[in-house]
Amino acid sequence: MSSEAFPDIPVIPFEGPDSRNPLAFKHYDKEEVIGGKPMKDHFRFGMAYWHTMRNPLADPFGPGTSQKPWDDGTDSVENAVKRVDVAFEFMQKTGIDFYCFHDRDVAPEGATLKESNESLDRVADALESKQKETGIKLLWGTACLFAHPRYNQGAATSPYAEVFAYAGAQVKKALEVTHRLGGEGYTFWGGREGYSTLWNTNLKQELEHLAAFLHMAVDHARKIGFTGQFYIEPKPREPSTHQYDSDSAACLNFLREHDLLDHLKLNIETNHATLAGHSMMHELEVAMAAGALGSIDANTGDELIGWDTDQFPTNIYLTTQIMLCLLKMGGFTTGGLNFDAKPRRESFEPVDLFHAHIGGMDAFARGLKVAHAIREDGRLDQFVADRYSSYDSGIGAKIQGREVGFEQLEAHVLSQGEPSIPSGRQEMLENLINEFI
Ligand code: XUL
Ligand code: CO
Repeated sequence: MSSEAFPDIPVIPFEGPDSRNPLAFKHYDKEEVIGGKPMKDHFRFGMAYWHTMRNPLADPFGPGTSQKPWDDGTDSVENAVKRVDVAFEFMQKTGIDFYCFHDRDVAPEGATLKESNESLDRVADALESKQKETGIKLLWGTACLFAHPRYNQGAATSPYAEVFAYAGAQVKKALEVTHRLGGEGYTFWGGREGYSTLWNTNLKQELEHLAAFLHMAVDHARKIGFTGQFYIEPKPREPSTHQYDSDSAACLNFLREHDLLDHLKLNIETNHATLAGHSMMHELEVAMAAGALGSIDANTGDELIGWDTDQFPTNIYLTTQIMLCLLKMGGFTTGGLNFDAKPRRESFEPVDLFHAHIGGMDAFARGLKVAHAIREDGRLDQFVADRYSSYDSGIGAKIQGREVGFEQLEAHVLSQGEPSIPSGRQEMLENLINEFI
């Protein structure tokens, strides 16, 4: 490998569960076939450029600590281009096949849109050639519509039409670059598409503007021949007090109301789910019920801190739940598991980036094995199927088929009397899951 960014770190090998080497996979064996598919195709792991390559690891109380010896600390295009080599060296060494980026993670924002676009094109040249060289692919692209001060009151939901226009121009370019790089998707996450106070906010108008914006994106994709999947990523707050895409249910309602459900799926992030007061499994199930689970931002939060800590997922119970959902869905098509996660501020050395990703990948490998075993065992699925079996015949089948109304239900109850129902058996099922973990 030509780059020198991680000279002491080899391509991470699979050494199996008995290995004590921190720079080895214990469970993630890329080509191992589970349920008819190699592990790598179940996961389609992605590296988040903004965290792994750019996050300085600052927190609200102190500056960044992250050591990035390859980075000269400037906002130059040359530095941005050099970073591309590092990103691909990192992905090759960890065996990550996809990446995701915001326009402003990969290339600097200039004084004008024209300047920004030219920088982005120059970095895209480098990304394109590295993709060709390595076979690594772009899972999705996005535009950063939340960092620049112009977006401090929103982008598509800004009260100022000039800002809406700027955001549209920026997304146009980000979409074109995503298309040029063969991106399999394009994500909208509206960090500032919400409000800080309702006293100054016309909520209805802002929602209509957001819908108009997304329709413009869909139209432009059609125009340039981009056939990748659009995603919207729910998050309830932070930085906004309230974000309009607050959770899966709110996103689905918004998409349906504005005729966008055929064009966007959801990109569900664990830490956003818990910030919304839901479990990740809840958010996934809600999205799946609408046939709209597209992709996953794989991370986890610290429930004691209570903000978006974007930690690497290491909890096997969590990865098992996620993989059970994905197996039930039949796996990803365009989406993947993007590690939207960063090491802690205390973990500032380059090798910590490796430990973090290895840990996440191993946690998902174990989650997959456990989830697959639970499905093969069949008792969980059978329990659920049995629990609803009264809808398979008799009055249940008529309800399911919408063949009866309240009058028939009344007649049924008058003839049958009080129903007798079995236990929900939560504890038994929790024990069953633990048999496999
Ligand atoms: C922020 C977040 C974003 C999106 C992409 O909480 O998750 O990084 O994933 O804009
Ligand atoms: Co995210």
